[in-house]
Amino acid sequence: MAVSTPFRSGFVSIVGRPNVGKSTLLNQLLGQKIAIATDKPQTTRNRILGIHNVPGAQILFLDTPGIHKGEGRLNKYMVNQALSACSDVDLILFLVEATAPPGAGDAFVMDVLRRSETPVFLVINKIDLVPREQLLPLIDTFSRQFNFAEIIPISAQTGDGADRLVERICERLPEGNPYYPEDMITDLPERFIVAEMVREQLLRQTRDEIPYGVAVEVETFEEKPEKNLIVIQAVIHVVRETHKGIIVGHQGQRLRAIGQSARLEIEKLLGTRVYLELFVHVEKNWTENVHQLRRFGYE
Ligand SMILES: Nc1nc2c(ncn2[C@@H]2O[C@H](COP(=O)(O)OP(=O)(O)OP(=O)(O)O)[C@@H](O)[C@H]2O)c(=O)[nH]1
Ligand SMILES: [Mg+2]
Repeated sequence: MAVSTPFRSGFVSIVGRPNVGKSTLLNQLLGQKIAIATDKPQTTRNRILGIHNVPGAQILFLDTPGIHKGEGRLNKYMVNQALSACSDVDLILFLVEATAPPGAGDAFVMDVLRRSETPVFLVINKIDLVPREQLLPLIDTFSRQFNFAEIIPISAQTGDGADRLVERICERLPEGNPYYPEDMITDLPERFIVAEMVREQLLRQTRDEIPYGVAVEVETFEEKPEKNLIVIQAVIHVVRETHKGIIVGHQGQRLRAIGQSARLEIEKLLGTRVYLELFVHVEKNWTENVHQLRRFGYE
């Protein structure tokens, strides 16, 4: 008699310091870009659900903001999002970089993880950047500090090690039915991802303090199926008049470049032509204002 293996499903949080590659890993595992990723720390601000279906299992990944000691309301919101994703999940992936020994930031995250009973995998990312022989001493140092259920080196960028990671995750998932239909990849509204893609280009194409004071709000999202077109109008909120000038650029050049790159990403996501119009608006101190934070989705 054939014995059928039961279906498995569960929640898996991806946590770690800013910039270690959490969002890149989520996109790599899903094979589709739903989370924005840049070389700037504190890119991700919300918890992002990614639904990954494999034969016999459904894995619900939660990408989270980097855990850091930031000041201010927005930073506190972000860290809260990450910390709350450490409870009520079936497994935690603690992501670190192969390029550096554990630092104070990693120690802080491990202190948080010690308080929960949830099994933790140490996922050592960016192995494409270091020689193999550097991994063993790193694994040794980390395993002295925490009792990890598994230690898995990967490159979120190249996908090296990703299959093995998914196999190990599936072994740990509880038996259960899928939570979401098989054709769903996230529960996030398209408008949210569209706003994020504009913010991604703002982060990529500006420097210094500007990225941290930027919020993007989609005001119009109008589908015109007869033209195979979606018309999108979005407002970029900045904290200072000078920031507005920098984003707009000489004769509007930078804003056009940002819009063009964002449009290409959005067209890939939505699978149709997109007309994207961007506006810049100064909203002093929004990062500290409860109402504005809520309005921009940082409840
Ligand atoms: N070489 C290399 N770079 C990587 C890898 N994974 C991520 N990166 C880069 O690391 C940077 C940060 O990636 P993100 O995915 O935005 O990192 P994150 O942990 O989500 O960052 P926050 O959202 O700010 O907490 C980006 O420039 C990525 O391209 C990797 O495996 N190898
Ligand atoms: Mg991120």
